[in-house]
Amino acid sequence: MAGDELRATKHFRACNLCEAICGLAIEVRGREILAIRGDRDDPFSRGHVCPKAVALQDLHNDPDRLRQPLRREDGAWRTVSWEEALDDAARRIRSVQDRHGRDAVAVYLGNPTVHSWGALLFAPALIRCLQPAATFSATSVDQLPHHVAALLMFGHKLLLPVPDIDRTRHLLMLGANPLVSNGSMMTAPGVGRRLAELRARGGTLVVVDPRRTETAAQADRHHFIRPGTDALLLAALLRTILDEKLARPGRLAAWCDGLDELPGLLADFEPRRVAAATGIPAEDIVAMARSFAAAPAAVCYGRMGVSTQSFGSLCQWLINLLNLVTGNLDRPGGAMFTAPAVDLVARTGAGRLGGRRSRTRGLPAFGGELPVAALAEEILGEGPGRIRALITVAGNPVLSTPNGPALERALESLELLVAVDPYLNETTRHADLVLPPTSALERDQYDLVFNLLAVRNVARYSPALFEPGPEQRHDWQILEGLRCRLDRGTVGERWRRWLSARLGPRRLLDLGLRSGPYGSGLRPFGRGLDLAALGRAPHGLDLGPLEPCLPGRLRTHDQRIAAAPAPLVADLPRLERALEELPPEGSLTLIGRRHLRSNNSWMHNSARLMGGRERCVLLMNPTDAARLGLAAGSRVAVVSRVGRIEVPLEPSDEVMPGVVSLPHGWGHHRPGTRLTVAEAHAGASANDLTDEQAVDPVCGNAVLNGVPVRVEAVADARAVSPGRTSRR
Ligand SMILES: Nc1nc2c(c(=O)[nH]1)N[C@H]1C(S)=C(S)[C@@H](COP(=O)(O)OP(=O)(O)OC[C@H]3O[C@@H](n4cnc5c(=O)[nH]c(N)nc54)[C@H](O)[C@@H]3O)O[C@H]1N2
Ligand SMILES: Nc1nc2c(c(=O)[nH]1)N[C@H]1C(S)=C(S)[C@@H](COP(=O)(O)OP(=O)(O)OC[C@H]3O[C@@H](n4cnc5c(=O)[nH]c(N)nc54)[C@H](O)[C@@H]3O)O[C@H]1N2
Ligand code: SF4
Ligand SMILES: [Mo]
Repeated sequence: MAGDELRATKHFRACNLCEAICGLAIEVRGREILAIRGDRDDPFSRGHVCPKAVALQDLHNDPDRLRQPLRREDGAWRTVSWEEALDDAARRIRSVQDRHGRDAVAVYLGNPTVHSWGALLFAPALIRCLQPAATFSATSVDQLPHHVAALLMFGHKLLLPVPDIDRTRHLLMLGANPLVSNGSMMTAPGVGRRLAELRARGGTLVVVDPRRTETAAQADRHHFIRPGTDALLLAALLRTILDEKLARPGRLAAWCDGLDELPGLLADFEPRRVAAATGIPAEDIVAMARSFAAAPAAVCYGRMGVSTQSFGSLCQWLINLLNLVTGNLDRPGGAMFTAPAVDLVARTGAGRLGGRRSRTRGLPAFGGELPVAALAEEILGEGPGRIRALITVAGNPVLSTPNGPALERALESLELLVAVDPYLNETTRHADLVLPPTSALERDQYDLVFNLLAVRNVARYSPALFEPGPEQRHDWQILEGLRCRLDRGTVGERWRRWLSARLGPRRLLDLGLRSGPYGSGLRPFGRGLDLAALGRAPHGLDLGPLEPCLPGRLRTHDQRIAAAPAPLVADLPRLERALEELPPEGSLTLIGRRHLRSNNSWMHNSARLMGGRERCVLLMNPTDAARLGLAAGSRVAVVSRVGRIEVPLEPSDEVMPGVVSLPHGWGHHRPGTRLTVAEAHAGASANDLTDEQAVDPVCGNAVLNGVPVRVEAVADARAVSPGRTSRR
């Protein structure tokens, strides 16, 4: 044993930190991590990693990471056993339900849920058994418009077209910065290399972004665009293509309804009219449309910048249309659908827009989930259906959702907050019970979602690197621990949920693989993919390039593509009005920014990642800084309708005039957190400024980009401690 302990071994697994799912080769001796590198033998990521991968060990070893449940007792935290914590959480949840009704308990699922397959598999059962009025998730501060467009056009929220980046000849990218984010709604590890390959094969990259991003700097063309006006640009591109008879929908035309309505619907959006609002000259728009249509294979792709804005749903619809009318949907080099080994399209509900609405503002639900922009008011608003207890799973909505300070006040007013989370952070500091899961290295992983979004069909199963201690629980065990204590379903329902818990994630995965498109079926020794076969491929399996699959894969009731879905068409008059709404002279608009060594709000506790220059700084065009008399490095106040923060100013011609850029996920100065490193790099939260009232009315997705702000000098800089939110 002792000899084994001392021998260094190599462990292969997929990184769970972002959507790129890079293969890692981790060298370990006993419980000590010696090195984390890219796995060169991973056929998909080919050795690519980013600096965050190395920080996996910091997360694992972090003394601030919670290993056992905490309960708040008389204002102080006490460590309690799992039995006690789960019993107590369940008892108090039941008590709220008994006194106020079932709909007094809500659930919020944060982003890492999607990166923890146990949580992803077992959260739905907990939610079903609670029958809460409302569930919320990070989806509505993120990719909700993609799901809306997918549902309305293709019939399933997960029929998400992925840019075939490896075969395209022309990539038109709006509001995405994959060189930093490593790709989103497009799992493509090593995007930098893939973009270099695109250009090496004679292809073109065009980036549309109010900031000349790291990705824009690699592009053939970069266009600044006034935040929030992309739908106008996209409509003008489509109109130009239709006017100039460049539309070639090809074989899919026979499967589409509504294509002939498009010229009428888009009549108002001539490039000449759109130019003023977008800030892009008409001749550039026309040229953009022509080169897109002329490319042998082209794809338009838009992400956070065009999703989390007022016209997010229109943007994602118009992007799909641009690909469709130019014949680039469902063809190599265009926007394609995956055939993942576990097919979530076959195994999950299609989704539904509307049905239920939020009780205060009447925002629509999507798939039973309400927009998180409404969470605070659903807690604070008096009346039936008021939320009195909240369970958060892998979420930090105080820093990640609009108007964080209002949400903090709401969380304080709850009768009960239970947080399934490894940290005492800005959200969980308000909890009554914190239930911390194992670290990523202590559990196995299969990427149910990111294989669905990958630019090749791939599959990889990662076993746990370390055995968790007896006092630790996986996310799924915590969720199941709550579920079995709370389930009041019928005998049949409870039996089904009990059975899936007995099977556990691994056997559920095996069943999913067997019944998937590459599966061995249910015969024990059938040929084809099952968990055992996947286990024999420690570097992951490449299942081939994406293949055309329409109309077969459509899930619309008539198996046709809806090119002009009514809920989206109904939003066009609002877009027309935006043609006339030019911003007042001298006004400023706030947009977001990501950093390679950061991951939303929760990786700022790794000292390794926190080195270098201060990141939570406001970028402003030098002409605006000069006009406002603001000096480089000075502290400025950024003020919006809902709040005010103070941050250092960095004049930069990276951002266009009239635009300021600030990263989100900062603001670690709040008392009562246990984040030693992050507190020393507190910064201020962009979501103290974002406005919970500003949403895309089609689906309630939050407007995080394009927030009207004012920027002022801070009168007495000495009175301000770094990153402090002065309104608290
Ligand atoms: N202004 C602005 N706001 C934004 C964005 C923006 O661009 N601008 N981006 C938005 C986007 S895209 C997203 S996805 C959201 C994210 O919103 P959230 O998901 O609410 O927030 P995160 O910062 O990702 O916080 C993740 C939480 O999960 C915990 N955690 C990490 N790993 C695990 C795990 O394995 N299990 C469990 N149980 N917990 C874990 C962390 O400790 C942390 O508390 O933020 C959104 N907010
Ligand atoms: N290093 C790192 N990687 C990450 C994350 C992280 O926090 N750090 N977060 C992960 C998550 S949860 C997600 S969802 C993805 C997001 O992945 P991306 O969407 O690729 O990342 P962002 O940096 O949010 O890119 C949004 C871009 O939109 C631009 N923008 C803002 N407003 C507008 C507008 O109105 N129009 C246009 N055209 N552009 C606009 C911004 O300047 C920015 O460059 O990244 C993931 N990967
Ligand atoms: S790019 Fe994403 S998946 Fe790859 S190593 Fe970095 S954080 Fe992990
Ligand atoms: Mo996200």
